[in-house]
Amino acid sequence: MRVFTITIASALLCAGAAAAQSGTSAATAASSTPWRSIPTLPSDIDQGRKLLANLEDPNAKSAQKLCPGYTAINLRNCPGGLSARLLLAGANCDLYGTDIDQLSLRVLFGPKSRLNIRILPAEIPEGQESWYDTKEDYLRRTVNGIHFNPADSELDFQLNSSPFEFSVVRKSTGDVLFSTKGSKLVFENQFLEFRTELPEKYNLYGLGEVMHSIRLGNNYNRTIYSADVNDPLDENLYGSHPFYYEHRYATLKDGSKKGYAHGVYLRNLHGQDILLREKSLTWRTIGGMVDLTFYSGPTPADVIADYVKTVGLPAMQQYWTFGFHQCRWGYSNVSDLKGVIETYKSFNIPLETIWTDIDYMDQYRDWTNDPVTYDLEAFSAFLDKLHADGQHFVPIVDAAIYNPDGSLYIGAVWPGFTVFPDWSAPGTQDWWTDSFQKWYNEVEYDGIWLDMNEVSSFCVGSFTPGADVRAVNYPPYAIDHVHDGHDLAVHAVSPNATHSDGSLEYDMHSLWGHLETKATYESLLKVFPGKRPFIISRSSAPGTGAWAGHWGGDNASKWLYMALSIPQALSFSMFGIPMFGVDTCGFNGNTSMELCARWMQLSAFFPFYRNHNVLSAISQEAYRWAAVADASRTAMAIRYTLLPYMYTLFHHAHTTGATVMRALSWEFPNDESLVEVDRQFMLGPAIMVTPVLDQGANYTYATFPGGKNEKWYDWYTYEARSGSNGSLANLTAPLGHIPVFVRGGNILALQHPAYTTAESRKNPWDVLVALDSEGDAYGDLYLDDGESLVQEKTVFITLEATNSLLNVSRKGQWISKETLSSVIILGVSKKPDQITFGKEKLDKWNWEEKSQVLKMTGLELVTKGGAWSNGWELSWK
Ligand code: MIG
Repeated sequence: MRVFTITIASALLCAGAAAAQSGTSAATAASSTPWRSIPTLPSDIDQGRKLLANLEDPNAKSAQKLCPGYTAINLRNCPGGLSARLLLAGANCDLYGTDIDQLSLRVLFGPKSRLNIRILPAEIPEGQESWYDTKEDYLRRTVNGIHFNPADSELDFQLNSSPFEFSVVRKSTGDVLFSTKGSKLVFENQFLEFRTELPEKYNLYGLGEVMHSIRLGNNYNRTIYSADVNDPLDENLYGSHPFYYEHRYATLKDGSKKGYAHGVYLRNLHGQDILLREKSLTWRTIGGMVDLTFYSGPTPADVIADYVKTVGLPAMQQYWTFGFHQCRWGYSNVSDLKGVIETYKSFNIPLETIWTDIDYMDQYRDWTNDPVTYDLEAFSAFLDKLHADGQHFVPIVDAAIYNPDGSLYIGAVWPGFTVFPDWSAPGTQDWWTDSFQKWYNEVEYDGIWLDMNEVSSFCVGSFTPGADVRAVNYPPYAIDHVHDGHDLAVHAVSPNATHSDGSLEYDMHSLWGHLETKATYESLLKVFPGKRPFIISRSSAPGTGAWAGHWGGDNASKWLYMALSIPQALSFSMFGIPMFGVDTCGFNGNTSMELCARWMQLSAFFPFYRNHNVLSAISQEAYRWAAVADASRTAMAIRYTLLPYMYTLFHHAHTTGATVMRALSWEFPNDESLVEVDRQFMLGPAIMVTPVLDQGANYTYATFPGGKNEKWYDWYTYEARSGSNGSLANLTAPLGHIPVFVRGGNILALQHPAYTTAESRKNPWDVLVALDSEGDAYGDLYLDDGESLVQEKTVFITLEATNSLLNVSRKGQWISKETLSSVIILGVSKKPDQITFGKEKLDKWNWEEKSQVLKMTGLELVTKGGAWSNGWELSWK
């Protein structure tokens, strides 16, 4: 079947690849080395023109100086907001494109936390829709058209007609959140610019994907344009997320601080530069329209949940996906895989899933198996055993599709001549699904790993300009794109490739991986009817989280990259992609025992927990060093104990947009000392992780948010400490130990860990009650069958402790049979006289004065029908 649906304005592309290709397949087939040889393309194939990025050009022309700006006329109130016409306020500057003379402005309010501002050409000539607006199917709109009364909004929109300027104000405080005052709107067919004032020393977060600490600087450039590149610092990477939130702190009358956060989302995925300056932010894109949504918060958690709701709530994951995953580039045959699985088992290190990289493919072609090394019969037998043991398998799928005759050839990736599916073409989805279905008949995979979908191509296409009047391969404004010479065509499909709906790659580039993920989600729904698809994608865009998770791409086996994995994960929490993890122990370069031991422990607290590395590096499975094996077992035991908690956090993420991994400043939004903290994090509301991130260190410094009334309990010893009021505490943490704390006020339903998640789910429960200084605590637990997209029965359990009484209540029909083993209550200051479970008096308990820990055991006897089959009460008075 022919599916090569991207057509191209020119016939000749990547001429140099042909020579490379002919050598490639021969080298592959003849390979007898333990590692499969990789096709190498001539090094000059991926070189484009050397352009000077506008940001690095001292003589670059300033749109603010040269362009006329706009004047607003015909200002009207209309249902849910207002509208106006904007007229170019002087002679065209045509600086980085052609000025649009007349624009239409539409402001829409609703719900009360949101405000949407859209500015687009008053008239869009036919065929140019995709230049300006992104289809709703591709990127959701943030306003639903339900007419809302602007008077009820928490936000106010203010407009100055001449010159046209606008501001967004928080009504309750009068705080100006966004204001273009003193700057001009520039709207050209290949260039947009607008600027907002910002307060001094603003705290701004987001604008990914980027390798950077959590708080972006006040003199910093961010470029957004999806790119296949190995995690360089401060550059554009795989995904595009033009969303930020800003966190301000007001001083109240009593001298205390109150935090206010608001969010800003630009629904425009054209290549863009964002200039963060001392007191302003300038947004520049090379196309599209202004489609800005403001979120009033007022806490970061509110902002993020609101944003995530508008782009798409994260997919609920299957229970098993939270187990530990092992991968590497270079598992060269089925016996390699068997060996890894057996060795994990013999070291008693839990292994849930084995992954295969491109090694399994026949000449690097999707949906094929190498006939020798991954022979289908042997592989099927292998998968049968794996599944019988309760384990799983996830293979890689590349974006580029091998094109045997080369006639539609527009790029080169691993298989040589390749084409790229066009998600706008009518037949693409069916062909994609069909390919996955057919392949599943041979290879029973459990999830899919999507790579190279930025979309990457190992060559620069030559081109002849098509009908489009725009200069799309070399737009007049050169963004500070990471690739060589800032050429948009380097290592990617050429911007002038035409899609079947007439749109150009130029306008769609950063959506490719997002749409591939969506298509794959649809396909997996057919392959596994009724089950939640499990997909990990490298490229992402706003809303990708509704279908998939993401891994941090090609990091390096360096301490810095381990530390940066925390802000990386936190930014994907912001972007609504909570199923996030990085290549644990590092991808590029050789890891070390110490780094790998620390990293295996750190990643154990990330939602997606996978060890993976590059072909050329040493093996780094958790059993390769005794200390790494020990560290992994320790951390995995905690992770598996917490699986029901992780799963419940995902349920909340999926239903409300709440985050899973959290920055401390999200949980303590009034504490200004936390604005930069990203070497510690929280998992949900209850768990704080304070890892060692430095080589050779056997201690770490940690802040304990909250004042003296806050309580933090050591996970291992139950020892309590109070908040440190911004000062750092020194924690001893020799290799093999990762400090973890439970925040007072939380209740955790814990399950005894086992080798696989399926076995863990059959184990008895413990309840850990961490009382706050008032003696109160709260927790919840969500359970279901762990895999169905639509559940027939679920249960939601609420655990509340107050006045020495723990009350457990349930809602829903799902029954789990496992019994309760123990209840441990932290922060019990005096010895109880009597303990009762319902009406029964308990005698198996112990209270320790020094630690203030009360522990009750033997609860199996009173929970024979299952820990959560009925509500219950436990009192210690
Ligand atoms: O050009 O499939 O990020 O995880 O091991 C490299 C081989 C292609 C990039 C992925 C990496 C994967 C590798 N891939």
